[in-house]
Amino acid sequence: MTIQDISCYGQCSLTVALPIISACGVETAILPSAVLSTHTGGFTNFTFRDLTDDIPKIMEHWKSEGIKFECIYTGYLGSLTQIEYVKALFKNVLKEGGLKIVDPAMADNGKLYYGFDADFAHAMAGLCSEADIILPNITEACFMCDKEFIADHHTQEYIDDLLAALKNLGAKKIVLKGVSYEDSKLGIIVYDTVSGEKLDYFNERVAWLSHGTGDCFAAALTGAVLQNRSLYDAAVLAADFVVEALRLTMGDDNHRYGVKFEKALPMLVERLNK
Ligand code: PXL
Repeated sequence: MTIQDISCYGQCSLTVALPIISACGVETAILPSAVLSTHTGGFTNFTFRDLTDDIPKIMEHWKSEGIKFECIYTGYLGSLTQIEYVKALFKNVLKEGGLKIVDPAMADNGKLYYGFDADFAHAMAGLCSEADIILPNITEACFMCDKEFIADHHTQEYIDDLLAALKNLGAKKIVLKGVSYEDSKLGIIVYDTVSGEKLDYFNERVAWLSHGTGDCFAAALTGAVLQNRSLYDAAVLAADFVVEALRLTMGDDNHRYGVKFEKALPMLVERLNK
């Protein structure tokens, strides 16, 4: 089950999570946290229908029906109350031993998304502390751990310090996105805080920025993990999928609001079925 908003136009959150996880062959229930006419990046005057009050009612109905999920994956959440409700969802509608994946989707490029503040970032850190797997980018890690944001030319010490701070939040496994030691490469660190293992993976940097790439990454990773891939293999596949989607979008100036992930789905499915 994935909980995040529906941005009707703009290729992010639920409109990418559902098709991507489904393409991975995994049944996906959804819980929309809000309905927006577009996402909040680069658009103005978007509508925002907050669905916070519906969350406990939906949860109670699922409880009464005995519905429980193998995994709950959370993305963009619209309020502090929603973060508390997600904790209740973890308690009430996740199977015993079920997987909690938290993507603290709230910031990028050194800035919080529209409508979020430091209190929200700290509350999100509290949700991450309950998760099995968290998927922050560098910006989100900095806001949650009160660290200085550095965009690129990262040093090993900077990244290790961030990973240690994320570990202190309490999450078991961390996928840190947007790591860059050299200009031409961008990648991820997959850190198992229990075993101490840290693995990295880098792709050539694609000279194209877009909204929704984090959501595509999280959805592909979730689908692959639920198809029994190791977290590292799932993260590598998700990274390659996002790079492919970015390459397929690159150059289309009318398509800055999201990535053409649909065209990269065959590659994702093929690699998963290998
Ligand atoms: O892609 C993350 C995201 C999800 N949902 C909404 C957003 C954004 C990023 O801007 O605005 C509503």
